[in-house]
Amino acid sequence: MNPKFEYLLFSILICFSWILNAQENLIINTDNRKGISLNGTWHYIVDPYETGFFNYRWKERNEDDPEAYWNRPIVKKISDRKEHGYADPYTIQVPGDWNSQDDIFKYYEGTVWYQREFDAPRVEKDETVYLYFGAANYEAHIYLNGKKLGRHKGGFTPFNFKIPSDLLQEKDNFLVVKVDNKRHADEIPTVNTDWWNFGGITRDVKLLILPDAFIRQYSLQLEQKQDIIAAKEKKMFSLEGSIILNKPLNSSEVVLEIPELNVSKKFPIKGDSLHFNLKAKNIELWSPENPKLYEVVFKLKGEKLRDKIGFRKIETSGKDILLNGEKLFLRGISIHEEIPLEVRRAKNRADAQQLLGWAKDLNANMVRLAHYPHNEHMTKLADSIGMLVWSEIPVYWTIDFENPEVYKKAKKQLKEMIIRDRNKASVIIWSVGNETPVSEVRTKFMRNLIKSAKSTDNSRLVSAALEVGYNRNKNYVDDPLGEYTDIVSVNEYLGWYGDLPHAKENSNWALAYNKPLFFSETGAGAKGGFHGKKEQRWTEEFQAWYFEETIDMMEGMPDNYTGMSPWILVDFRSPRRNHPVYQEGWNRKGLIDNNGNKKEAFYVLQEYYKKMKKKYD
Ligand code: GCB
Repeated sequence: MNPKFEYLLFSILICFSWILNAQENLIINTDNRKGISLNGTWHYIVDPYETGFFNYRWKERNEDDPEAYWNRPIVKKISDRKEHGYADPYTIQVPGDWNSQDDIFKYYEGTVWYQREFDAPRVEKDETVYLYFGAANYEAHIYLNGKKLGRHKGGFTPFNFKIPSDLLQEKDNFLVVKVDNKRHADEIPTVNTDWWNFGGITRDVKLLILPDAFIRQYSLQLEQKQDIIAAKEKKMFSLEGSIILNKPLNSSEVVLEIPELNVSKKFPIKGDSLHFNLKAKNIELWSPENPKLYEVVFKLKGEKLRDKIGFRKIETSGKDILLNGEKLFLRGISIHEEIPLEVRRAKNRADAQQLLGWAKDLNANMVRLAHYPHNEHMTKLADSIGMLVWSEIPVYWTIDFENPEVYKKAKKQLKEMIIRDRNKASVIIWSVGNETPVSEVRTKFMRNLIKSAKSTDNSRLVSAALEVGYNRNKNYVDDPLGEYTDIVSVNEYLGWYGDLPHAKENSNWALAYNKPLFFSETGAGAKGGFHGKKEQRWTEEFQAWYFEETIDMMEGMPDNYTGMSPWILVDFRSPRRNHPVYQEGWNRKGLIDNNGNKKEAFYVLQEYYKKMKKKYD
């Protein structure tokens, strides 16, 4: 090819891939990069009328407006008028929802301004500073020294911004974040959910100090198309991966090392992305019984980026789910990202240890992280203790499926969730939503999300929690979306909503698809410590009875039954649950109550899971 033409083609390709990737500017594996935590004490202003954002004519304030809350409130002389400011005692902890930090926030939905100062970190020549947020619910606008860095929508996924070097001062950088958790009909989730709308900067915040050229994202996993049984026999495995840089390079190389597997490979890179394949011998595959993680190092221009990655293959074959080629039964439990004892969002490793520790105690091998992506401490811990994970985006109930803008928002959250966690072996299922009402437009919307999930990551299963009873009798699962999901997952509450628990009458289950059937929810409410006859609702006895009957029903399932994740591990806050005696703002379907006490039903499920564990071991 003519060298001039080749160069032109190369430049066009670089430009094109740059545009394609520009929206995916997320930096992953931030814990293993050079950085400084901005967690800790921040100042706040509660601003229900958004006075700091709009002027009195309801126009967005100009960037240099001294009354804008992103600008430092300076008073030069005593006669100066100033009607806002950041000062003690108006302080708040980051990370953390605001609702649990002061009574004034308990039911608050609206704007809160967060502010803190920081000194510029020491940077080497060619290094750039980025500002990273684990999550802020729901919409965040970020300002540094009076300049807007950007904004992000979506309450449960990470985002980051590059800080221009001429904006960073040596001392006292003035960082302001406007967080607004108002619910809207055209957002994800929409106005109607069954969980508390905890607001604030709910996850870790940090400065990342990164070289001029760095690996922004990567994936590394077993090649999906290989026959895993044959690979296990030969002890020879194929791996595949990808790398996305922060900027295109004319020509360079990336080195991948997995020391324990004697892997050390160089890949030339031209442009800003790379796909690669390689072979590795004697891999100990990751599983809940043996959560083996390998140290992996990526090197680019002398910079090292470390990770710990497990290798495993998850797939379906007809009615079965296979992990590393072996039949898998999911002993699951659903979890909200909440610590009920402190009535707050979970946010750190200790919280993850508490929640996943309870799940282990239940003999679970899987958790459904409902109904939105949980913080990364959860998936990291799941990787290291061997807990399988279902991870979901909050496409919940009555999303505005007709609206293409809403679809874009769902797709963006889906991508952010996948990109953050696609190297976690524990995550085996991406869920594109929960209990969405059947219609043509909804099925198209959800189907497109499934396609998008598959094109971003081909190494996991995709599902969605469906409802039972569409079309024919109540135990026939034929939601048209089932045609497109890898696993058909349904939520069922027979005996809680409606009738009383009677397993035998509910045992006529059938599925319209030759696919694994999974019960993504089942459960009943009980107030911890309230005892009585089993027929009396809200008693622990009722809930235990419900679980006994449900387990009985599961025993009579067709042979594509592959497990369940009952609703739910622990009682959680919900504005929909207003019984003045039994609920008081809590959804009481927890197997553990809000004081951390196990209810009788916990032991019923624990016993069943013990039995199923033996059966599949
Ligand atoms: C469901 C929803 C879940 C609710 C649960 C309940 O089907 O998926 O978000 O909290 O039922 O308690 O009714």
